[in-house]
Amino acid sequence: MSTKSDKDVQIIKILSERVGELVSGEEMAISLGISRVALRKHIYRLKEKGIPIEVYERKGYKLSHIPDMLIPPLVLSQLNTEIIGNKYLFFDVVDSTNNIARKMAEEGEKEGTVIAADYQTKGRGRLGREWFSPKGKNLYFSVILRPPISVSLAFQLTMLSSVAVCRALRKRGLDALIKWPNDVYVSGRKICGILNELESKKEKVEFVIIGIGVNVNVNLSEFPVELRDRATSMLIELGHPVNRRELLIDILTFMDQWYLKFLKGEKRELFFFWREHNWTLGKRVVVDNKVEGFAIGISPYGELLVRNDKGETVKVSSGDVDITNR
Ligand code: BT5
Repeated sequence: MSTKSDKDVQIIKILSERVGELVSGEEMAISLGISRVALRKHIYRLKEKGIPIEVYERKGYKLSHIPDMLIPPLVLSQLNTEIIGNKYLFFDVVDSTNNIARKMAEEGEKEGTVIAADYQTKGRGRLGREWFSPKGKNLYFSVILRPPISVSLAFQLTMLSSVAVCRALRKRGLDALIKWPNDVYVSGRKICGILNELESKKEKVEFVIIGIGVNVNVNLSEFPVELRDRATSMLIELGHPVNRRELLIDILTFMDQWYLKFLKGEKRELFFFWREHNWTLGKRVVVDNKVEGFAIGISPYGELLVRNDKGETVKVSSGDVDITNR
């Protein structure tokens, strides 16, 4: 498990602040408080992981560029957050990052720990549905949170996560919108899904696992046929590949900012942003083929408020929304 204070992380931080420049080995060793021999060992370990560090004998080291890899030193060295990402684990392959996060949380892992993977063999959505998780293309990660709140407010964590993803996608020029309850959409298609799983004791949250999947560099032809008219990716929408590492760092940073506000009870801005960038509100919707009407708002507990044809406002706490033209 890696943390921001690991030497490998510190080394990459120093080198990445001066990308393309030769940095003296002696200077680095002194600022890290380790011997030059120890520094050299760290450098060779980082090189083995595929980080492009050039070694200049008796002079120093140079990072030629920061590669788009999700390994801990490259993510943590660029992450300036207070809670989210204090610890970070990256796996080449997992069944589901939510499963690993849950197991760790059950064993007492602190909040803020992030588990990411390059590939999921059993990525999942709500109600046991599958999450298409091809290798090396997208983002799949889970965040452990332990907010001191009651279960009824836990949906706000899904809200703040979708707002964070939405912001990161918008920063890259996409017209991303939030679809109640747990999706981010671009061009009317799903680009991100969020899975909020919680454990509670007497109505109080013990921990929440926020699992986020973002379609980043996957092509339309790579999607399973049944998803091709419903899903999209950043590559498809922008016409060029997107740096996954920078995107992950941005999402974690935005999540951290929103979460800190959330803990202080500052939620006005969260609700404002959520409403401003919403795909569901103002539309005529059908939820789970049961409730039909206009989506007019959201309650503090995250319920969708639907005004039906009798003029009544119905609160819907979960379900799948379809937009209808009727
Ligand atoms: C979700 O569920 O949208 C939550 C997805 C969460 C995935 C992340 S990845 C990291 C973490 N680890 C996990 O195992 N999961 C989380 P839901 O609202 O139930 O939507 C699932 C439905 O979305 C599926 O039934 C498909 O129709 C569709 N779908 C599956 N994969 C997709 C993809 N990659 N892109 C867009 N739509 C997809």
